[in-house]
Parts: sequence; structure tokens; C-alpha cells
Amino acid sequence: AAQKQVPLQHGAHRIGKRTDADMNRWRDYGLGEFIHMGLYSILGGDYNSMHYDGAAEWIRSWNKLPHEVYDNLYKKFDPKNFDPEVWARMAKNMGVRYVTITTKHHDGFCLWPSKYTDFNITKTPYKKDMIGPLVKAFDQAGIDVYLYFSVMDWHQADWRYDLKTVADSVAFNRFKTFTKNQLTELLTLYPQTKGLWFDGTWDNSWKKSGAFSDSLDQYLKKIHPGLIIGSRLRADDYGNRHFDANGHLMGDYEQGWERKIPSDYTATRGNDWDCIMTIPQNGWGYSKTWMGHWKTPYELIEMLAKCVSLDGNFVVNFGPKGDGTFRKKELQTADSIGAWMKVNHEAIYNAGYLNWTKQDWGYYTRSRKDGKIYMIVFNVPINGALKVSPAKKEHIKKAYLLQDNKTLHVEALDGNDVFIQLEQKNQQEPFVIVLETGQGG
Ligand code: FHN
Repeated sequence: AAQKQVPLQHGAHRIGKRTDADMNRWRDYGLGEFIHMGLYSILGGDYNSMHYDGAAEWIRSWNKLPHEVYDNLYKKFDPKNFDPEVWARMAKNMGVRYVTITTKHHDGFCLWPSKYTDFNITKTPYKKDMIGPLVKAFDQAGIDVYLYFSVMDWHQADWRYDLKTVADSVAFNRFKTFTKNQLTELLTLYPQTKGLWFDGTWDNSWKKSGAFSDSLDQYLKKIHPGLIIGSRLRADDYGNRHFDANGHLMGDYEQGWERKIPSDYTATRGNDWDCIMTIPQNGWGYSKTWMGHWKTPYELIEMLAKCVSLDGNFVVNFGPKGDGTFRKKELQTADSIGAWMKVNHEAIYNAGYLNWTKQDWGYYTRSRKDGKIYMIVFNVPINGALKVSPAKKEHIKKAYLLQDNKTLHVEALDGNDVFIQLEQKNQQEPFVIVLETGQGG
């Protein structure tokens, strides 16, 4: 029996994926970069010889750091060594095809010359816009730009966590206008923008603003056709986020995969999605003391392979220092991922889910361009043979290494199953095998 649907005015307006050219392009990115830069980058998680244990971009919420001190940090914001072209080149070398940049994090500090608040970059010793030159440099490097924007704004007197009184609603209505103005400003100043990446939308005040978030979404898409907005912007009539009361995604892709990856294809519900990942355990802005385990490039590459194999994109976060440069370890990570991508990008770009039984050696992806199948191998079994069990009616005609086109021996097993025999069994790094398949058998 059909499930009872809840009538909604502000639920999902589309069921299923967006299939226009802009969204198809998004789907094929494979790899992305996230950048967290702001006033917090100056402190790097430290204040008064003490270290804040949380994510460094949240340091303003630390009771040991007075708000006035934090809010005056703009007087010290001077990323003297910032060079947008260096940032774009780094991303290009890493092989990323889209980048998301913080224009305003929860602290409310704007990295662009917003005319709606003085708490912006033109009032700092640096004086200049950072967003415009970044948009330009990335765009010229062929990398699509998305702008991160926190709705929650700790600096604005009209921001509310909840709407409990009439006065709250009055103030929050002003805040909504301010938000809409800032977003209009960003899209007007930076017309190359491909999408907006919303954050800080989890409080009751915003969850009670479903009608407004719906109209804002429609308005932004109207003034900027093709714009991509994930599922973190809207709330439905009942305050549900991401998925409406009927379980339908509200947004162009699912934006809930933060520092986690779906376990299997079912968990993606067949939606578009991306996973955003920190290199350390948690923490997005620059932190002098890096928290917990530092993910190695191969660990990140494995996450990338897993995401693409489940039809998602994978986005690695970087937190530049207050002077506008990247810490050495981040540069090395970007370099190593880039070196791997140079050889193996075919298995990542324009590729997605393949419904063959997953094997322990790694991940399959399938090209959306020509149907080629890729095996991204992370664990070679002791016998040096990789099992492949194709879906019914498909059989393996040929297998070769992507890195040097060397053909591999395909040994028949039961049915259409095969072993792909590796000559070299002690692999030091993840590698890719290309499969050519035929029908029947
Ligand atoms: O609180 C933020 C956090 O600082 C960071 O910006 C991440 C990135 O997705 N978003 C929020 C937590 O979900």
C-alpha cells in the first residue's frame, strides 16, 4: 500500500535527481576541495598561551576567550602572503574540479567587501577583497567555485537561536533581509559562482523559517539560473531538515555526509551527495596543534574511491594560516593526492556506482562516458588474485593496468566469475585496473 503522504507547502519540489547540464557537471567532479579561512585562522586554536580543544574555527565560543577580543581580531587580519593563483595552482595539481570557500563562517566575519556590515575584510589591515580574486583564479584554472555561507551569524545583533517572543521574530525578520541581501550581493559580485554551500542552519529560529528558506532558495535560483544548493538550506513546514516529512530530499544533493561516508549504496537513497572530510580528526580552520590522527594521502584516496564508487563526490578540507599560506603537511597531502590523480583520474572523473558485488580488494567505479569499468585496488590478497563477479549477462573480456596499459591474465572461475592474476603482488600504493566487458556468457 502507498505510504500516507503528509501535505506540505514547503517540502521537496522535485523528486529524484536534477538532470540539467550544471548538475550533470557537478555529479562528474569526483574530487573537490574545501577551504576554511577567517579570523580564527589568525589564532590557530591558541589564546593567551592556552590551547582550545575544539575545532579551531569555533574558538570564539570558548569561555576563556572574551567575545570582544575575538571580534577585534579583524584589526590583525592581514594575509600578507596570500596569492590566489598559488591556491588555484595547488588545487589544480591536486586534481580537484570544484572548490568551496568560506565567505562568512559562524563568527560573521566577511571575506568580501559586504556593504551590509562593517565586519568585513575592507576594515582590516589587508583591506582588499579575498573572494573576488579567488573566484577569478579558480575559474581561470578551470575549477568550479562554490561559496560557503553560514546563516548563523554570531556577530549580528538580530541573529536568534530561537523565536520565543514577538521581539525575537521582529529581529529575526530583519536578519532574514540581511541574509538575503548578502547572498544577492555575493551572486552579483561573483557571477561565476556555481553554487552556494549553506551552513549554520540547524537552530530553531531557522527551522521555524521553512517558508522563508523555501522562497529564498527559489529566489536565488531565479536570479542565478543553474545555481546548485544542497540540502542544508531549507526546512519544511514542520522544521525537518535535509529530508521533508515525506522522506524526500530538499536540495539538489544530500549535504549531510560530513566526515562520514555511506556504508553502501542503499544508504545514499540513490541521491546525489558529497562527503566533506577533514585531514585531522575534526577541525576545519587552521589549528597550530593538530588534533588526533592525521589522515594519510592513501587513506584519503581510499575515501575518495569509496565515495565515487557510491555515486558521491569527495571533498578534502584545508585550513590556511592567517598569513594566507598553507601548512607544509597540507601542501604535501595535496601533492600526494595529485600525483596519484595524475595517473588514475580516469577512474574518478565522470565515474560512479556499479552494481557488482563488492570485493575486499577495493572499489569498482564505472565511467558515465563510455561504460568502462575500473577496479581501484587497495588490498591485494595473499594469492595475488583479484576476484571479480560481474552482474548477470556481463563478462570480462580484458583487464589491464591503467598506469601502463599492461594486460593482466584473466582466469575463468565458475559462471562469469574470474580471477585477475597480478604479476606484482607486493603493491605499495593503490592502483587501478581497467576492465573491458561484453554481454552474454
Ligand atoms: O560548525 C561548522 C564547522 O565549523 C565546519 O564549518 C563544518 C563544515 O561542514 N560545518 C559546521 C558543522 O557542521
